[in-house]
Amino acid sequence: MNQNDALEELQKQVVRRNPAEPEFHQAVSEVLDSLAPVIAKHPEYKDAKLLERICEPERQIIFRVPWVDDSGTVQINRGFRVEFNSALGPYKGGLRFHPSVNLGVVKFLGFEQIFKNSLSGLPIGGGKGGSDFDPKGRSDNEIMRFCQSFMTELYRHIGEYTDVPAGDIGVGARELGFLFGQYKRITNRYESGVLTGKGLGWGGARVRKEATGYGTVYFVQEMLAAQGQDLEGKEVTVSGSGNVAIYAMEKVHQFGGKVVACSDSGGYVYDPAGIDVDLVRQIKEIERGRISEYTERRRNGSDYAAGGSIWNLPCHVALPCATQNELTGDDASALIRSGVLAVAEGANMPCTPEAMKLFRDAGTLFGPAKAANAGGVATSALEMQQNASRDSWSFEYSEQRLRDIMVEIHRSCFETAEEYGRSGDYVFGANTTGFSRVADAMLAFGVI
Ligand code: NDP
Ligand code: 2IT
Repeated sequence: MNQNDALEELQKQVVRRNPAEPEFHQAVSEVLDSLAPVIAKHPEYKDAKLLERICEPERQIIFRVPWVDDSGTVQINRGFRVEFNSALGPYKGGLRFHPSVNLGVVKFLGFEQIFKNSLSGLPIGGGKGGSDFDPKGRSDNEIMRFCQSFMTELYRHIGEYTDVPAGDIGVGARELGFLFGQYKRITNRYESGVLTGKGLGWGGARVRKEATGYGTVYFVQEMLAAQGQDLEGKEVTVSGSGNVAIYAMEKVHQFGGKVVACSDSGGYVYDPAGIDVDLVRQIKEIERGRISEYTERRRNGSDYAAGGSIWNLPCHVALPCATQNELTGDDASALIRSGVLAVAEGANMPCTPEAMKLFRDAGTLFGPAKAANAGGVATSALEMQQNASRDSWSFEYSEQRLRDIMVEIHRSCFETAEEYGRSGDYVFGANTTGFSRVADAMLAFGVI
């Protein structure tokens, strides 16, 4: 069987063995599509069935999360932790609390995390977890009871050297506080390195909160710089208005770009004068409100559209920072028509395969999630480093480390693409570089 047939057969096998998990199938397909050249160069990967092994999680945990809401009603949610690959270090990846979470979603995220974490160059394996719990409209006490129940099962599976969760959609410093408190209570260990994204007063690292958004924008700067351009004066659209989106917007403005639109799951705001990031932070991060409140409070003639696609607005740079498959083929066509220069994925898998193909065919600079949003997990690894040495670094030093890491990720993706004659193809560069490091470690360990 030739390389391409073998990869196609493996893709079919993944679909057969993991029914009804379309997001997982999509994530696997995107990686396998890149790997024929590297497998051809390294027959030892094929002989060791590395690809087959990498598509099978090392461990998948599914558990009941019972809790009592404020009205005294018992609620049952489902908890997940998929420990996908520990070749390069302890499983590492966030927890997502959102009603759309199911096993397939957690597996797609965990699979992506393997290659992203490898690309970071830091000693972390790949994992992901979460729950179908919907935090929207829940009181702090309800969030606390849910988190305590979730950790009452999760604690036995995690640890500084085993598996280190962090935040993702619906999980930030508040949730991590409740989770860490319960872990500490059950285990009687102040084991700071068991979770990252912690508050600054109890073991958290400076710049972790900003890291994913900042890192995405550093990656964009590197892609533009390779073409002799930069962000100065560019108009930028950012979807979402959560953790990743807010700090991506802040960094775009620091680089002299202008963010003209952002969104949440209800709709988007267009502000031609430039999005007021402090106002977005106040509404979304502090008050946990809706982005629809922005126009009324901004009072400068900005517009709010309920529904519709934010990608119909013209921009030079598009940063999807909300959720998977939020940018479709139609959206990509609209962006290309309006002359978009660069797209970088702050969210995980936000562009559909059709959108990615359109960007590739149009020659749009495209930074895939594994590379472009790796700054968050990389800074989590720096948090683990600080926890292990009981140290705490300054903002400036931490940001410099993040920047260096993003520059290096860009360089390795860019150079790998060049080496294989795929100049400018960051998707190929990211998948191939991320995969090779994991594959070499797995080879060294034998068949396990
Ligand atoms: P947050 O919960 O802070 O924010 C999520 C944002 O996306 C909100 O504006 C939310 O709107 C919007 N959103 C969520 N789901 C949907 C949906 N189904 N349709 C439309 N909008 C939606 O999450 P993060 O900012 O942390 O995460 C955003 C993305 O970035 C995710 O893909 C995540 O996996 C990825 N990521 C996060 C990292 C991190 O460090 N946090 C690291 C790397 C990637 P609303 O408020 O209406 O729900
Ligand atoms: O998708 C991601 O990389 C994250 N949600 C961050 C994971 C982490 O462990 O910091």
